[in-house]
Amino acid sequence: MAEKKPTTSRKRSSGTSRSSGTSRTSGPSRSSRSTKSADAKSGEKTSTAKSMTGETVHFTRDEDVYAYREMLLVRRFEEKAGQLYGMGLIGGFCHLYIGQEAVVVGMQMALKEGDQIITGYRDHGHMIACGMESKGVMAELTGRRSGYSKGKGGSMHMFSVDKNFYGGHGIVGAQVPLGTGLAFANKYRENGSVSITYFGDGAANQGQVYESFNMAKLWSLPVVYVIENNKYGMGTSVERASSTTNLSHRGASFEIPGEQVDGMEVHAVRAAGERAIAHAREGKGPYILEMLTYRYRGHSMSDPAKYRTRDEVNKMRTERDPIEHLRSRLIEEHKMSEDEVKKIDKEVRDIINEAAEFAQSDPEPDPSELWTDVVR
Ligand SMILES: Cc1ncc(C[n+]2csc(CCOP(=O)(O)OP(=O)(O)O)c2C)c(N)n1
Ligand SMILES: [Mg+2]
Repeated sequence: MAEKKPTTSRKRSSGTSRSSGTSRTSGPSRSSRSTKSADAKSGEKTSTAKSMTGETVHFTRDEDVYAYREMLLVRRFEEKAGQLYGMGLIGGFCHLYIGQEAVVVGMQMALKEGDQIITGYRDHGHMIACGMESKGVMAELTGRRSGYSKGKGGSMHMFSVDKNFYGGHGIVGAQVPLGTGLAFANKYRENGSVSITYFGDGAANQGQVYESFNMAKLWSLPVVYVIENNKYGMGTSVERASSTTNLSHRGASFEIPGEQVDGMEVHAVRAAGERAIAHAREGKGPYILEMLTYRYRGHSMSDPAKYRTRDEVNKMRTERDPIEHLRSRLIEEHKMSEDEVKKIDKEVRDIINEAAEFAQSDPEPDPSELWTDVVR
């Protein structure tokens, strides 16, 4: 079954040769993704939501289906990765993105072909959302030769030039100067692209973030800094780690505008993403989006998560889950039947099962590969 992806013409990475043919089909056309009332005017049925800034955001049925499917793909991928990890098939660190899906999917709907994505180690969702294939990502997790880094990088070290995905970085905050450098290159080359640089609430206290902010503003670089505030950096809450907890203000002394966004609401994320990306693309310089989100699982697979209560997690899961919320919207506002929604669920499950089977049957890299792709 085809793995449906957001943008129409992004090619599959040559780093993952897979024979079982997962051809792309396009997501909803970009022209139909306006946050304004164009969809409503055209007479097409839309669903609406209010963002934190009070604006009304419209999604067409196609857009809601697309967002639901993509978020579910990320969730099921991560659940499967967690299972394979538990079976001992994935080694090393593994940081799951479960709960935060609306952030990457909403941002992906806001960006354009050519815009780059760079993030930290909680990166599987970013890869799936930007069009990298589940099989190649899963095979990398299990250390197989068709993985995106030929089985030699693992969870935190995958890249895809074709999809403009620049990693996957294990050092907290290290991607921020790199993402700023991507923006510098965009400006230098006058290519009109924007760098979407993701980092966490914990990383937001890193010194290199502020050196980057300074340069980005000084040179008006086209970069959107997306702070994924999931409330914790490992076992430390934002309140315990940060002197100021409204992270959208962190660019204030550099005169970088910022806003807080409901990161559990894909509509709000896309609307804010469009605003921020337009600002950067128009040459006005950097913009900060603080996504208020939550991770349901521990920091990594080895985290017993004793620093928060089960009730706290359950409350977010039951009251704020971005996927369940959109599922209700598909049924209540777009009048989709349970069977139609279940069909999407099954398609997604099939893709992930196929990826998991592939990741277990694909051979490991040849030992001679130990001597390739390294600086000697
Ligand atoms: C420079 C550096 N310091 C410390 C660590 C250990 N470490 C790994 S993740 C992490 C917490 C980061 O939290 P946050 O930025 O909020 O991201 P999240 O894990 O919540 O996505 C820390 C301290 C590291 N990898 N790199
Ligand atoms: Mg965090």
